[in-house]
Amino acid sequence: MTPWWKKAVVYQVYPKSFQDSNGDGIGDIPGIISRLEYLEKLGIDAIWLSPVYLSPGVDNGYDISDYQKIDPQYGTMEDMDNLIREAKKHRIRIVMDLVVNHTSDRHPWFIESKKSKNSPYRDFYIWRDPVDGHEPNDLKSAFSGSAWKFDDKTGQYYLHFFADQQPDLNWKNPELRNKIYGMMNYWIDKGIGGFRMDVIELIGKDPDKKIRENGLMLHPYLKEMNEHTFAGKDLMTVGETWNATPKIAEEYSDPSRHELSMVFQFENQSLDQQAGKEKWDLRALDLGELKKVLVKWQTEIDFNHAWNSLFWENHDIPRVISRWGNDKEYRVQSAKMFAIILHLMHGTPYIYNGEEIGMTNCPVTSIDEVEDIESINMYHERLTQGYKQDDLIKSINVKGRDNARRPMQWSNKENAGFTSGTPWLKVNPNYKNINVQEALSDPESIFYTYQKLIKLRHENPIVVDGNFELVENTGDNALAFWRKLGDEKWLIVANLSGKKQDFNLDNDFRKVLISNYEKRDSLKNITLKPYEAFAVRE
Ligand code: TEU
Ligand code: CA
Repeated sequence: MTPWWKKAVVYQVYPKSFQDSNGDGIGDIPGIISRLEYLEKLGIDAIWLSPVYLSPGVDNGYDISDYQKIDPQYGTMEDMDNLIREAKKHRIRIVMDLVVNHTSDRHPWFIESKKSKNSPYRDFYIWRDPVDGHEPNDLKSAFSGSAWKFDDKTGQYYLHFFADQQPDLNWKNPELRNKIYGMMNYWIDKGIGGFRMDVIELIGKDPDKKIRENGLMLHPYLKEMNEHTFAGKDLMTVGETWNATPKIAEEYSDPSRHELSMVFQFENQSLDQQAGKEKWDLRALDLGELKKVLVKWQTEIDFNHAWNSLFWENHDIPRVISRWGNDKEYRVQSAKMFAIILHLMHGTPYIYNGEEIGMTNCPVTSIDEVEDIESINMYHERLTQGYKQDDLIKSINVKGRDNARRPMQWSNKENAGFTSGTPWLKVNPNYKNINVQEALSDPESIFYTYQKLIKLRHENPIVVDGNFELVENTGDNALAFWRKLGDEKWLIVANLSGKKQDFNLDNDFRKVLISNYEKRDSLKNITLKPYEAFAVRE
């Protein structure tokens, strides 16, 4: 039997930016509850909820100080229980973010761990002696600088692959692992739909050997976690795995291995950065390379023994139409094109809040307008290395995480209907034209393309299970592929570019299923319009 999460479309809610209910400028759980009706109308099956646990908020909740409490800025545990219950009424499951590679430095485990070398919690984290008065080695933090932080009290360094305030947990400690499984079961018992697992590929780390991702113990830990928590339950689990190859993705998601349902892979993320450098070192996207990566992840995974996730956006990456489409002349067309190709590929699609109305990046002119720790740390580190301020702001505008974290644009009213107070991060000024209210009132809006794609998936097994077959020789800018199941054949055609594109296929078709321009009646010697995309049934 096909599990529900193969047929599902998941919607990511970034709680801080979704809907404020009490005027403090911060989105919250009651705010999410008030928008369930909207999400049901869109048609999604599950919400991936970014962290709402107790947190000092250094990394917007990805620094957790208590896994079994709700941060007061988001509401109470009662609100959370309500959300799970109310969502169910709208046939929506709640998938929780599981951040167990690290905690906050304010988590009681770390507070205890810091106290002395003999603390019973010492070994919950990773402490090392200095080497020649320096860091144990040159491992780097994802948020700039060393991954090691010296602590005066005991004269040792602790490991943090992210902010100083996010010490890495030591998964080699069985007692720690059991505590995490207990915490997961607490959430499972509340009736959640599953977990999205933050940087899960790091838990097998071996810092002395400078191994971060894909360590030897990664898969054994996941098997153990599975056995102690979600085994035999109807839950979905998706791992965040920046360094997965198709083969590694199969290791995570082959049902016979009892690890995860699927993983997020990020291979396309490095296509617009200079080889061997960081995401800030910009390079133009080559559409041929994007196409290659898309096809690779459709064809190099054996879907009989593995599963795949599909997404363009999340809270860490820029808005896709601003990045690879055209958020000005072709905002609507390019947004629909990205939606059509993604949602008709093989795998489980994810929508990031605001993507369904074509929200765009939001440029800043100064570092004072930036909230994200990753961008801020990078900016200061690179300034000392001699980079020019303007270039750094440019990189932040293209790749910075705040782009996708702007408040959700609900209406053309003040602050886009997100808050009656002052939003924690300014609303993108384009909310006057780009907002949910506007989208709902326009039958041609991006919203309805998403709605229709979700419906197509729910009503047609071919979207879930059909084989993917690339149509060869269409050039770099055009992507065309078949989905085939039994006697049924669908063809999806897209112009990935803003330039006209010649296309020719000698196939008849019976029905246009979806398209972002006027319906075509032939595929012979046609010229695709900018970002044109459609699907037909043969
Ligand atoms: O992201 C993991 C991660 O590797 C990111 O830091 C990524 O490299 C960067 O955002 C790309 O710009 C996860 C969460 O999704 C992110 O929000 C957290 O900050 C991070 O883990 C630490 O928990
Ligand atoms: Ca609030």
